[in-house]
Amino acid sequence: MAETFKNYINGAWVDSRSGASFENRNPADRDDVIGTFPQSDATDVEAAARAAAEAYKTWRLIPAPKRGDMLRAAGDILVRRKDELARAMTREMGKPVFETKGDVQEAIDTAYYAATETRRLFGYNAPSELANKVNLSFRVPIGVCGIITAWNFPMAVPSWKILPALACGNTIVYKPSEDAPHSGNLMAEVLEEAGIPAGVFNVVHGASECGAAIVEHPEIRVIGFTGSTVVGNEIASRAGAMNKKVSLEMGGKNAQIVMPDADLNLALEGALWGAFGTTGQRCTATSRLIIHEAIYDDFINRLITKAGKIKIGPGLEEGTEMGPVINEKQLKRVEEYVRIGREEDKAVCILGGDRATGSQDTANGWFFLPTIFIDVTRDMRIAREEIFGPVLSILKARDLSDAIDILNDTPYGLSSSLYTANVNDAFRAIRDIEAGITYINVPTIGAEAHMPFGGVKGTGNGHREGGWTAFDIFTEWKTVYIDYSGSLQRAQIDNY
Ligand code: UN1
Repeated sequence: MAETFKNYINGAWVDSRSGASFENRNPADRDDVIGTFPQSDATDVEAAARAAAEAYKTWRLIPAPKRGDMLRAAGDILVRRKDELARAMTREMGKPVFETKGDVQEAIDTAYYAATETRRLFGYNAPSELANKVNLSFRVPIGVCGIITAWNFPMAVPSWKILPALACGNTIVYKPSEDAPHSGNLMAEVLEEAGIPAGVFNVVHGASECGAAIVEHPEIRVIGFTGSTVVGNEIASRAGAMNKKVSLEMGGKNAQIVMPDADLNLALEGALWGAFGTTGQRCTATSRLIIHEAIYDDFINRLITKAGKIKIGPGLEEGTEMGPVINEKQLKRVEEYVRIGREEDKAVCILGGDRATGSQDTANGWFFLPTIFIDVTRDMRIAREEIFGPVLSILKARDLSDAIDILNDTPYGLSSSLYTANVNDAFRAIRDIEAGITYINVPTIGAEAHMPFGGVKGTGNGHREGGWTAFDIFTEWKTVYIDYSGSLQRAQIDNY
């Protein structure tokens, strides 16, 4: 009997108003039903938004460091429950437990970081142009924030948004992905135990109808979104028309460049981890490898040998290196891209390209083999479009300038990587690569929670999560002028 999970609204666990629900299954074993979750619509969002708006009236007045104490407590609870949460996350979204533990750890780091920042929500002051007058500016909370996230980092990515938003004094309506809804409820349990008052944090489960209701709700003033560029762009136009603040983290087509002078073993390990870690299902995943022509054939041969040995299986099983793809729809999308790649005249699928059904471990889940295309050129769809699966496209470059040109030739600009021992080349690349994140001798994945995270071009809309920059998203500026001269001093009147 599948467990029945609920929404979390105003501190209570409740069904959807309509009674509708959806099912969530383990991607490594489609017979394993994790449970049913409320299929929420605008009426559920309305209840959550109302609770959040009401709670905002008092939450915003709690001294920020006191809010920080609760976030620190949330971090402690995450530490205590780390193993259990990681296993639940792996069961619902598939990546190996060593990865979901890292995911929880990122939420822990974010909680402690946000707690600390509540003592530093710095504004600034500046001299007035008039005598006996003081100019100050403060960061103030905005109100109810709508948070909509993807399933691939079910704790870390929501925590990047939720915890800074709470630290700043906002309240939240959170819609987790339908593919990782249980993790959303676990987050609610953690925050409730940490002492976050009823109504401050609300979870509504559902699909696009629920997401659209959040985006369109007039009381929800900020939208924080991680997901596809197609959905993000739609959110931006709808929410933009309502003058909402919108922070978007969307697609990537991230590349790693390998130069002949690089430590090639290191570059090889980096490419394998960047391309096939999390089954390639990260917005930061290495989906293109750009190799200098002098080492092209040799590097590919070594890569294929290693990639072919990656242990595929259920993430809950010891020794698994790569878990399943998230669901059947995504598996079909990956298959479709492999078909498209095979049809391009020059590209060759040199490894994988099929579902991994070979063993008992993989027969019942959405597994796909590590897949490598070589001789890909920059105009091909598999070089330009985000696939979000274990598919790596390899391109050849003549020199560093050519490699950077190829790297930049995509609609996206999230992460990037260069392997080289040449410090001059490294700095040139840092200057010329169009991406929010550039790694030198590090794969394209693995951003740290206290550094700005986000991308340029089709990846984002100018905001950065992570670190201090997240606090910019979740606050507005209030400027205050205090005149203690006792007389009317007129600014912007020509006194000169
Ligand atoms: C994502 O896939 O949405 O840098 C985020 C990384 C992770 C975050 C990925 N820390 O790869």
